Amino acid sequence: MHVAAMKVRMVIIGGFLGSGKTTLITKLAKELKVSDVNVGLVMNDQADALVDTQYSQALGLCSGEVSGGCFCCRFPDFMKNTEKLIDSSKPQMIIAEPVGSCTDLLATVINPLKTIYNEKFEVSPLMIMVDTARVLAEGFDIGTLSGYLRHHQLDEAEVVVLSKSDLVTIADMEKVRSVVLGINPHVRVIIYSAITDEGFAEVLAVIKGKEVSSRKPKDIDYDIYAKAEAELGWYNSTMTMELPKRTDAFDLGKRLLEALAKKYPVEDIAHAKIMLTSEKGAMKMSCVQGRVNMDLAKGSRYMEGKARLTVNARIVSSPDDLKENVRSALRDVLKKGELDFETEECFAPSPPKPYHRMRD
Ligand SMILES: Nc1nc2c(ncn2[C@@H]2O[C@H](COP(=O)(O)OP(=O)(O)OP(=O)(O)O)[C@@H](O)[C@H]2O)c(=O)[nH]1
Ligand SMILES: [Mg+2]
Repeated sequence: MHVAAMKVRMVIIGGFLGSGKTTLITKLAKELKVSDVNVGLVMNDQADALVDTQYSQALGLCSGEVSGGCFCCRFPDFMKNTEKLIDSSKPQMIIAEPVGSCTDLLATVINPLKTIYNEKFEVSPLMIMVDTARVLAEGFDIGTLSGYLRHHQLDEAEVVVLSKSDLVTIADMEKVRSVVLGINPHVRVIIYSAITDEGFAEVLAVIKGKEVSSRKPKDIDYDIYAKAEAELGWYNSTMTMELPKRTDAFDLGKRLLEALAKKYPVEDIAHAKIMLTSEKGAMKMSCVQGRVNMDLAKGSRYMEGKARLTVNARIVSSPDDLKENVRSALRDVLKKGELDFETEECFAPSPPKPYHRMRD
């Protein structure tokens, strides 16, 4: 007897750089794994060598990646990756994290999934994360380039997750909630913190529920969108090094990110993150708006011998300055001669050219 294949539930969680997508997605995947839901993850970036993919794999999660461009511009790659995941691990659900500077996802990712791949996928409502602490400081001013991007992301959202509630007061959270509802009056708002777990059950209920994406795309000016993306310098590198005996990896990571952050105004640092691995352990650290966080510490904090470092930085900067500043931060923290670059890329993202764009 032929049994029709079940559709895979496709969950897209977008939102600006550093808003907390990977932290939420990996938490969801761990939780779903415990309740026997088989989940695959797809990470995405404009360049190769992703901290997010290494991080999710270090957590034992099954993940693929689309690199060298966002899901919308690399839609066939996105589909190839999901197919690979489906073949290798038969997930019931795939959670995909688009690039943080990407928007117009309803027209370029969700509508194509709903029309061309309707037999294969059921697409959950578009979930967009908003860093509440950042919005308090920077707002959604469409007169600025990054404000335009964040405003559009919010405008097309079907569910908004106001993240990092642990960093703001209840009164400030309410202020942000009313700004959000002013922009997108019918959106469902979930107040969330990865630290206190506030709102996590609510997010999980949307992900596991039956509700599907049904919103129509919003207008967007691709020229402004392109300029907003191009304002960011995008730096990805991987290097190997020999660490002296008992190197304190936590201290090294913190000093590196702080040395880089020092070179820019806090609002220009969209997200800088590093992953350091050695035989002794693994560590991931992040810096958003100048705030450094330890996100993963496996094994010993003291490392030695051969280690590999991956650096991903997205900062409002010319690519040349960014590259020089990352290198100078590396020189400040690591002794000369220790670095051996395997890959290094630094550029301003080129104008988005979606593979599909379905307005209806
Ligand atoms: N205080 C606090 N920090 C958080 C929360 N969620 C995420 N973070 C931190 O914010 C930083 C960025 O989180 P990520 O999950 O990497 O953000 P992202 O949206 O995936 O970033 P990109 O992939 O660069 O776009 C990390 O250091 C997280 O630990 C939260 O709820 N509260
Ligand atoms: Mg991420």
